[in-house]
Amino acid sequence: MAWAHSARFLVTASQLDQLPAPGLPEIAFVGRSNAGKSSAINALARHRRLAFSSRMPGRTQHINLFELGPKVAPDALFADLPGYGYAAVERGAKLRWQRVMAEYLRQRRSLAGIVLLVDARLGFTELDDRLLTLVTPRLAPGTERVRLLVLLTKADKLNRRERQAVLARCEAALGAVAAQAGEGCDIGVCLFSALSREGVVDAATALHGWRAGAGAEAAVAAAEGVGA
Ligand SMILES: Nc1nc2c(ncn2[C@@H]2O[C@H](COP(=O)(O)OP(=O)(O)O)[C@@H](O)[C@H]2O)c(=O)[nH]1
Ligand SMILES: [Mg+2]
Repeated sequence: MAWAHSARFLVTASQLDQLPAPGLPEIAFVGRSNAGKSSAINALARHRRLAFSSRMPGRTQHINLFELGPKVAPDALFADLPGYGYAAVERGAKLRWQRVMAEYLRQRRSLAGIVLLVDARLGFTELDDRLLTLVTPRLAPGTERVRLLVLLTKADKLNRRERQAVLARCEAALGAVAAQAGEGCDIGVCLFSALSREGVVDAATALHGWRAGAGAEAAVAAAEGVGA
């Protein structure tokens, strides 16, 4: 997916007022630390170390922004948010980060979509449930609607039965989220592996549809009968 491959580092922020003024649609990557977030971003962007895949989870206490699209006319940003739930992070720092992240997810005006990374062997944990509760109001249909894509990571480690089971459980949980958010919300889930690259093209295609101008393009294509 050439579009995702265009990702390049833009800026890093340790607090919200260091972020650029809201403009381009932002796609936030969130998840428990060690869920495979950095690996997923690197797989999507086809960079080996675009998002530093750390052996010391929880170390990245920053929001890292990456720019996508043509250099002269970028059309989206990836926002790599710090992973949550890493036990060894000092409590004060953890609480500060929870607040920064919650504020970002609740209020960032340019937030267009959220990619939630969940280890397929664990499914949604309590912290993921809390995150879903936090963002559900923003998933409500309307002009400011935020999309949600859940990637069940490390799918290469699951057998067929386990794959079906985790998918079914997550679909049921997301069904409840969708019922809360309201009809017309855009919530998806798929199995994903940075290792086997399963789901990489599907995920990149979904995110491509979230960038600036994607809606207008789809409308033109539909009007021309090129397919919806
Ligand atoms: N088998 C397998 N391991 C993965 C995959 N993605 C990540 N990992 C491993 O899971 C650990 C955490 O990955 P990382 O991307 O750093 O997670 P993050 O903390 O969420 O950014 C690392 O040891 C990765 O090598 C995957 O798709 N398959
Ligand atoms: Mg990471």
